[in-house]
Amino acid sequence: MQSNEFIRLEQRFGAANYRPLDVVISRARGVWVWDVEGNRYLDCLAAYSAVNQGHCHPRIVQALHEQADRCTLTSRAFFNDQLGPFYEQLSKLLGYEKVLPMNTGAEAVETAIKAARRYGYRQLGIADQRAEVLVFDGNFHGRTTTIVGFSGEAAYRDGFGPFAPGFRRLPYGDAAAVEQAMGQDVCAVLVEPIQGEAGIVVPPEGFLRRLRAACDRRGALLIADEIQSGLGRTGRLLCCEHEGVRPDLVILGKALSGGCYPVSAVVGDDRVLSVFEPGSHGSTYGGNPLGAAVARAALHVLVDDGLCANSAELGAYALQRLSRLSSPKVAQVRGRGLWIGIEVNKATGGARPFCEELRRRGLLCKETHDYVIRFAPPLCITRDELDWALDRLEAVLR
Ligand code: IF1
Repeated sequence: MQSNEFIRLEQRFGAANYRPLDVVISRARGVWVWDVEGNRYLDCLAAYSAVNQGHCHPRIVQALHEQADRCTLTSRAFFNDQLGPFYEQLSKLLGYEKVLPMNTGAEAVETAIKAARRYGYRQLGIADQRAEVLVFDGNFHGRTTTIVGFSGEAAYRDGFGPFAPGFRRLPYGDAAAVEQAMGQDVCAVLVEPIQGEAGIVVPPEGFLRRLRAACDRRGALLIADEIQSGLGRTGRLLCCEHEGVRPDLVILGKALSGGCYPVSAVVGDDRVLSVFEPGSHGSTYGGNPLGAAVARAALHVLVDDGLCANSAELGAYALQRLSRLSSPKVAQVRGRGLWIGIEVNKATGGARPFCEELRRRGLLCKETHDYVIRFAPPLCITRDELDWALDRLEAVLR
């Protein structure tokens, strides 16, 4: 079958909850993907930062194959021989005492919200049913009804109510607003250290430090959603490290399993995660041995392949080159590490046509919120591959 036949199949039998670019990928390796006709593209989306390690990394695929032949799912009614080693590896890598494994990012966000509320009632003395979580305009934390309930995006929430109470949305980057809102019912602040879907929005320097201080004064939890910003994407293991901030809970997903199997996790110290006693939370697949084996390999690759340093070095180079673009089409270039948002001027008609022209030139980028081109290749990209991509980006944006 040809690409157009695969597209027609998806359109005929699939719900229309996405509007993909017209490319049908059949093979992927490293930063490259190939369509059904054999055309090669450099993937500058990296599955929204789920394949930081590169597509089909041999070491991760090997772990998947080997574990799949041994044992895939035991349920948490029993122990398994992959979960403990995964816990230890992740706990020591991030410097936290405990890990709670889930599958999707949204599930891990929900888990963190449950932990924060219980912590609020049991440790902060918040009156029952009164716990409040502070969130931010432009947030994206997943697609469950609880999460979209505190989104500001009509497209994400229209028609999905009624929504859960207990969330208050504030301007992103406005630490003073948080300091003022930090009342007796606030149990936590949930923040993306850099906002992804909003268009790679970098907050003012010191924003995270002021959130940390405001939470400390109240005893509330600082929860960092590092599902997209974490695991090397911004040039550090966690984006919060750029400000020297240690969140109380870190939410991970996507690259935690290198694009080979859904694995997410909430990482924190015992004083917080001990709110969960046996039977109080869980998931059929959460902590399964196949996912744990894949995540162990994905974390080894992240460290052994030096992906954080590569992201920092080549990201700085890419940001510098793109920032030198003095084109009337470009409104702003922003980002950190290999996570760059190119905001195009309103007069250009939007980012989508640029993404379609880039696809024709062999580059796969995805627009977000109409005017931002996301540039986020796998962190294993080489300097030559990056130059190949930047040449094409500059040609289209000039
Ligand atoms: C889609 C973008 C959207 C996330 C952060 C939690 C989650 C995500 C910071 C939930 C997921 C994905 C979801 C996917 C497209 C992509 C995305 F932000 F990356 F660009 F939608 F906004 N926190 N982001 O980025 O994780 O449950 O998906 O595993 O829903 O279209 P998930």
